[in-house]
Amino acid sequence: MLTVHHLNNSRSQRVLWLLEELGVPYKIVLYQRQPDMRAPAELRAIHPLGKSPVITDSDNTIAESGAIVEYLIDTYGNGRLIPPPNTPERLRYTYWLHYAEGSAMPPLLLKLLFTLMPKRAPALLRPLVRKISNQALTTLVNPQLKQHMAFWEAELAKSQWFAGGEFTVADIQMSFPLEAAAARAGLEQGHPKAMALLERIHARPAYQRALEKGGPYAVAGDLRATKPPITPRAAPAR
Ligand SMILES: N[C@@H](CCC(=O)N[C@@H](CS)C(=O)NCC(=O)O)C(=O)O
Repeated sequence: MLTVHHLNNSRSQRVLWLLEELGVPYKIVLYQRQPDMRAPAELRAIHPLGKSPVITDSDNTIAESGAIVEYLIDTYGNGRLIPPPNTPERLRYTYWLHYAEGSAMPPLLLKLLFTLMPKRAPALLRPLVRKISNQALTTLVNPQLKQHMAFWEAELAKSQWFAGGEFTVADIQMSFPLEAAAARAGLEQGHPKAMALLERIHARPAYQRALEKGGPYAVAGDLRATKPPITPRAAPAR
């Protein structure tokens, strides 16, 4: 049976969500983050990098969320959640699928690292580390994030979903940068269309089912203290 090696509170949530959207049966092997937020060493037995998500299906072991969602949509999608080939929507779809991890996540990760660095530095060095971190955030990271978030907002003014008028796997892939930006980069300030997209995806029954299976989810990691995790909603009254 298809197995998702799921690290709690991680990108792997997107894979569970896609499987729920497609109605593909799967089982979860759960890994818990260590106190330092790293994955436990057992995950390296599945894939040498020991990162989540990883899936195994028949003889295939597949890592990297973009590769996983492409495999799932090719193998089990039957044309669902992907625009038809040779259309402008398909080109946009491919762009966002790769952009999510290739371009959007690096500055969001830098934001997390430079925010955490002073907190984790030895007390004596903390003022210096804070100064360096703040400088990197102000001059390098925050301006880039501002540019990315403005880009999402402008694109979502053209169409309701990232690839066009229909919900696709590109929206699933982009959900993680959007959630991370909402948790740690101030997306809620001045990006109503991106925030509305997040609301729409959080309301999807398949997203809710995936949350129930994957457990509470707060992309911001150590920032959990300031942002409550997303937990499943009660089913809407019929
Ligand atoms: N670009 C990779 C990133 C994988 C990744 O960094 N996963 C994180 C979880 S969100 C992880 O496994 N972190 C634990 C660790 O690095 O030990 C993907 O999209 O699959």
